[in-house]
Amino acid sequence: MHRQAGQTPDFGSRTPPRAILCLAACLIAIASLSNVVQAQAPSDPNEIFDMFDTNSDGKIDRTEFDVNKVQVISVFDANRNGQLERDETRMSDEAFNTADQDGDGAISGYEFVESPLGKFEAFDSDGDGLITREEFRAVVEDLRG
Ligand SMILES: [Ca+2]
Ligand SMILES: [Ca+2]
Ligand SMILES: [Ca+2]
Repeated sequence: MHRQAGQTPDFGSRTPPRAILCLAACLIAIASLSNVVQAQAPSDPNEIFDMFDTNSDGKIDRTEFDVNKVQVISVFDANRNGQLERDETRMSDEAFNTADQDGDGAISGYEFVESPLGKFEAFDSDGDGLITREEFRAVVEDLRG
């Protein structure tokens, strides 16, 4: 097959590889983007609160808490090993050691769920079934010591 200058290029045999390259580039871009997000876990209690408050009504109900807590762990898990190390949590030594039940220097998913961090009641100070921004902030600040 001979192609002459000025003719419409024949993409038949060329487009698929380019499309795959583009797709690969897009996936890499998405991966790096999520790396950036991972590296920037929020330090402001309000930002963490917003991650839980899915419907943005200014309160976290039990469902929002349970659904989002796993997601929140992964945001703080900067090295993505499925556990939260001390430097990833910004927690005080006392709070961290309480959560790290087996004392291996990391809070596993199980330890997280079992600790006050993973318990709705620990955040809902007045027990009305909703966590307000103030209740949330108070607990987070307490954890940081
Ligand atoms: Ca980790
Ligand atoms: Ca542990
Ligand atoms: Ca409450």
